[in-house]
Amino acid sequence: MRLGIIGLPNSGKTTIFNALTRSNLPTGAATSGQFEVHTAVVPVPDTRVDRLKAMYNPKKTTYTQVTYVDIGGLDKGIGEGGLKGQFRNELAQLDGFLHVVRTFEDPNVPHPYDTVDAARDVEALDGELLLSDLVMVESRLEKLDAEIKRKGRTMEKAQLDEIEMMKRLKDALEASTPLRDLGLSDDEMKPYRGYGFLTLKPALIVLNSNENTKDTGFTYAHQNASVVALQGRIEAELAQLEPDDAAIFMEEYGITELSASKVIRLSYELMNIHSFFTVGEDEVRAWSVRIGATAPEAAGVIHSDLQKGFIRAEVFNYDDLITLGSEAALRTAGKFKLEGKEYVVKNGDIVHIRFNV
Ligand SMILES: Nc1nc2c(ncn2[C@@H]2O[C@H](COP(=O)(O)OP(=O)(O)OP(=O)(O)O)[C@@H](O)[C@H]2O)c(=O)[nH]1
Ligand SMILES: [Mg+2]
Repeated sequence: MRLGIIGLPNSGKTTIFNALTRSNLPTGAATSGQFEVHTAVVPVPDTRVDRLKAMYNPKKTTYTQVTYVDIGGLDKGIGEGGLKGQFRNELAQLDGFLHVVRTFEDPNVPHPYDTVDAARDVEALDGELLLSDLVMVESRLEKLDAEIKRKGRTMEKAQLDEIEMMKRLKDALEASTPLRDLGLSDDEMKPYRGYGFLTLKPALIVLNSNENTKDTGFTYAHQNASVVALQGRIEAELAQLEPDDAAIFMEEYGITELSASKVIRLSYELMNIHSFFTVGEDEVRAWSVRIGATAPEAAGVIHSDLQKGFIRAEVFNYDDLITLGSEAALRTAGKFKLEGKEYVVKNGDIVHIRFNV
């Protein structure tokens, strides 16, 4: 999973990147106006993994991971004629966005439009993403149009289908509807995945707040999107401290829980993936798989050999394990199952793959 942190200049992208990844990149108009990318890999906090670790006492414990990419240089007006090469490429490869919006008041930090207005700022950048997708769709339609003129009735079905789809997408984009709102299925969009449509990607709006932030009443009514608030600067400072010092600091500021872990979790949940686990003496490990994936597909996440040679999956669920207390009790209760190729993996499944290569 690769999540891009985007936002207007000076909105606090790098500050939030530091908070989420415990990095210490310089902030403060560091990247304004230029394309710059920083990357860090972060384990996704999961109390279930902690609990499994306590039960199995493994040599090693591994959480699933998310990669955050701090992307500087995106601004209103940049997408005229379409986002350019490197920029569009970087954005197209992402699985989703953390869209940072400034809601903190601070006279010492200049705002590109002078005032703090979350709705206006979100729209400004969303407008760029919509435009970039529209340019992509229009260029596809132009190419296909030229093909029609050349080939006429010998045009392939796939191309005719694409024309239909691109027209549909064009209508939506022209009405400022992000493509994720169309409710298109993975199957429908599969042939066009390579285009990397930006407004199709899930988005978590992160309101970068501070103690002076008033309730903005900001809402974002789109599919595959949600909104969370975070005190960027304080959390970035906390992320630099040792846990004990952080605790003292948090008490001083009246913070009971860090939002950074909440944001990591929310951004993970938004990606239409969920976790399954493998357990044993050697390792307790969480893995990510697409929601709706079958057992062989999940096996493939662990190793391609396990998918190729898949025979069966031994499966029980984390919740049942906690309720019943042990694997033995699970067996007695009939909650320990042997599943075949069609089995759809559930959130929190603990699997052991039987395979043969
Ligand atoms: N008061 C206050 N200042 C903040 C907060 N978050 C970020 N800032 C300040 O805002 C300025 C911009 O923060 P950055 O994290 O560099 O913003 P950015 O979006 O990465 O900026 P560019 O990469 O230059 O576009 C810095 O001076 C930060 O210290 C906050 O919660 N409160
Ligand atoms: Mg920055």
